[in-house]
Amino acid sequence: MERTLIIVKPDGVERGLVSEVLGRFEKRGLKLVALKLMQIDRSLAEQHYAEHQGKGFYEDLVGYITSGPVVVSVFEGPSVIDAVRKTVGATKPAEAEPGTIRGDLGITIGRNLVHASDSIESSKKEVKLFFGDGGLISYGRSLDEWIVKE
Ligand code: IDP
Ligand code: MG
Repeated sequence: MERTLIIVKPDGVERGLVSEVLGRFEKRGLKLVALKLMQIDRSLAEQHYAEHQGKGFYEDLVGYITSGPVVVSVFEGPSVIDAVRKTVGATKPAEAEPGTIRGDLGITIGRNLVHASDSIESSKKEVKLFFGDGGLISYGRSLDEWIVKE
């Protein structure tokens, strides 16, 4: 079973879109295993976005993600990393498909509403960064047999 870290970025919180964004993943049947409202500080932003250090947009990106509260979550499910990235849509909202979060709710890359892990490796790193080692809740759902079947 895969896990993915999803962040509703400060614009999503400010615009009242937390339930709209996370609700899409809930309705899809993914299991919520961690959730918190928090303010990301510069040090955490630098660790989370280490891969982008040195790029032209890096300072704007750190400024954006630290500009207000965010909602950080972990969802679990089969093939959840790719499935969630598809629901999130292309990085540039103007190019994102209708039906995706960015395609329906965003228009520019500097305010693209949501982060989602892009690989198993980065999801492990990101879950640990935001929730530590024992920060996830493990539970069974009776509905799972009606949602998950290969
Ligand atoms: P992703 O969020 O779709 O995985 P990445 O390429 O990993 O996209 O970039 C991380 C974040 O950095 C983007 O979601 C966006 O907020 C910001 N970003 C990426 N490229 C640009 C850019 O060219 N200008 C401004 N912000 C950018
Ligand atoms: Mg990325």
